[in-house]
Amino acid sequence: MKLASVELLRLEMPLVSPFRTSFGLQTGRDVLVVVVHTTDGVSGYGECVALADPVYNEEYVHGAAYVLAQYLVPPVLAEPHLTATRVAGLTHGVVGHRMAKGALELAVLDAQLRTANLSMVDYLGGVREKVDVGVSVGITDTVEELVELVGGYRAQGYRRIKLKIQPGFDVAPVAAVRAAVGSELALQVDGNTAYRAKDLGHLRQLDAFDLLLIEQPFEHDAISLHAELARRCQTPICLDESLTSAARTAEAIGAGACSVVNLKAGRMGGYLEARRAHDVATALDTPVWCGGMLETGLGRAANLALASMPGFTLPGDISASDRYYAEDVTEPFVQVDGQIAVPDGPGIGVTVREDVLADVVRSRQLIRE
Ligand code: SMG
Ligand code: MG
Repeated sequence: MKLASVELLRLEMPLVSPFRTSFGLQTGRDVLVVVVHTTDGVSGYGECVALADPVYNEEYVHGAAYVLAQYLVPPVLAEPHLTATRVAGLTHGVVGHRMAKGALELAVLDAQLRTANLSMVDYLGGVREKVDVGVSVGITDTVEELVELVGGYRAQGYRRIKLKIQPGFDVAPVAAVRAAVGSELALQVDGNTAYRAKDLGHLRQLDAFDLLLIEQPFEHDAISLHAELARRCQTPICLDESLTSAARTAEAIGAGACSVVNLKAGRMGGYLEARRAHDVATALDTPVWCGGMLETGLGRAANLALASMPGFTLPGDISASDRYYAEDVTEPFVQVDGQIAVPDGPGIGVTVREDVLADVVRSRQLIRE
């Protein structure tokens, strides 16, 4: 396969409702999409999951677009025998920028699979036609508002809810939600690195609410602190931001810092590294679930394929399209009984709705050799 050109699209997608985490408020999504065009006329799409600002990790959309145009795309455009597995090697000289690299690799993979008429689920070795999904619910102004929101998602059929927490908004809201929903609904929490060592004792109070897991309470590099919490707490500890590669995942599991893995391909540099992390975690008997970054249908399609792999035994942060966007750039994903169907068409298995895309595209950059 040889690429003729690469396009970088910037989309402005308003969220149906604001989403607050311990690191800030998202009211819309500034999305970067990498589109590769092969010399055979096949196009492939890769959504970059970097946020507009460097607040979840160090990457941000503007920087990702720059590093792609300046450093990552040129060697990939020049490669005469391109495959997705070659992208990591071709871009290895650039340190970090995993989300940018992952988007480019995904676009190449999509084009490669569409050319071969093979679905991403089959390429990755997925084993499910539908996957269990949940909703990640943001921090609210009041506990009553949170209880109401959770009740609404539950009524829609979601069987697992993740609550965002931060110091000052944790034990009381979690207690109120657990009291309101009863013992059946699966609940978990995500601190997005907002806690410090002094909060260890405080976080242990979450043991009272029968949570599936506590996700990333401490900073990215605080592996031993997470291990300390895991020793002191009964609730399983899950890592997100800390897990930047398959090797890092194995180390964190080995260190006792992580007994459940949140797998996000972008955070690890792409779906091929995510597949390796899945394999490592599964070999170490550690359950995996698929994280989310408020993706459009393009990224969501790829996440559904990933989540169909055998080690994904917990519901993912992959909600129906209408939880995020009034109009999505692909056909919408619907949730039925807490599950979403995995696309089985060639590549990521979805088509771009050009009319919707035209409404949300803010810029296009075309790169040729
Ligand atoms: O895509 O449903 C989704 C969002 C899931 O909570 C979610 N993601 O730390 O896990 C996480 C966050 C990161 C993105 S928040 C803008
Ligand atoms: Mg998280």
